[in-house]
Amino acid sequence: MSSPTNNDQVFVLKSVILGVTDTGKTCLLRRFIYKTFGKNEAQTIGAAFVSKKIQALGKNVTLNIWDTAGSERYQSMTKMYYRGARAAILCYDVTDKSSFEKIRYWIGELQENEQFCRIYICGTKKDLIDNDPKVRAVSNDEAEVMAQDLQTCHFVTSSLTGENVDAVFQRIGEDYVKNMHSYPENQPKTNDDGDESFQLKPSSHDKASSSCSFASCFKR
Ligand SMILES: Nc1nc2c(ncn2[C@@H]2O[C@H](COP(=O)(O)OP(=O)(O)OP(=O)(O)O)[C@@H](O)[C@H]2O)c(=O)[nH]1
Ligand SMILES: [Mg+2]
Repeated sequence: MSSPTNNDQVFVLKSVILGVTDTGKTCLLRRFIYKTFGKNEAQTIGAAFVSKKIQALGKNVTLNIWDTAGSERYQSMTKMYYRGARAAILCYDVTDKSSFEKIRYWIGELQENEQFCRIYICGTKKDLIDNDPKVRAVSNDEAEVMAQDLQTCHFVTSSLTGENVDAVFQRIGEDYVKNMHSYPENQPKTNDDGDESFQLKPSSHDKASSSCSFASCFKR
């Protein structure tokens, strides 16, 4: 997934975005990558792939992101997109309670199958509740409780305004860089003599405290 040999290394990070149809997954990615909003975004069929390079903690990170289709009919295919992922953004629509209930399903799937996949919870369409608080269907508290249970982060975003969108992806990149030594693909390789072909050194950022540290993520 990445070749950590020197400071110019590029981390290539597989990520996936999951959630029921219409939660705004494609719009979130469109905002992040193209800085535009898709008012009439077409339903995703199967999955779509996007990629973006970011800087995280002074490192180059390429986020390869699978945008999955939320429609039930594609659910059986979704496993192939989250397989091997190091980050999963679980989206729910802040105005739709059932979309929030559904993310429990994805949490179960990921916990069962993807030991190294860090989960991020993302409430979408923040602009709708900013305009009219009465349309909120998921309280911030219940989403925070879920995030705390998972020892992970909860974001509330608007792809319409762009609020908090970059923060989600920045956090994913930073968590990966901070914890690079935790991933199997970054473990020192050994040659036939058993010598290490390179030695990873923890970055100075490893000491930084975080409310959703990667180590705790593995405790799930
Ligand atoms: N107001 C508002 N509408 C949004 C936002 N994000 C998405 N939408 C709208 O929600 C609808 C669905 O957005 P998509 O991004 O296509 O949803 P999706 O989760 O990719 O849906 P599938 O591809 O079917 O899984 C579209 O009409 C968007 O315009 C947002 O932040 N604010
Ligand atoms: Mg879509």
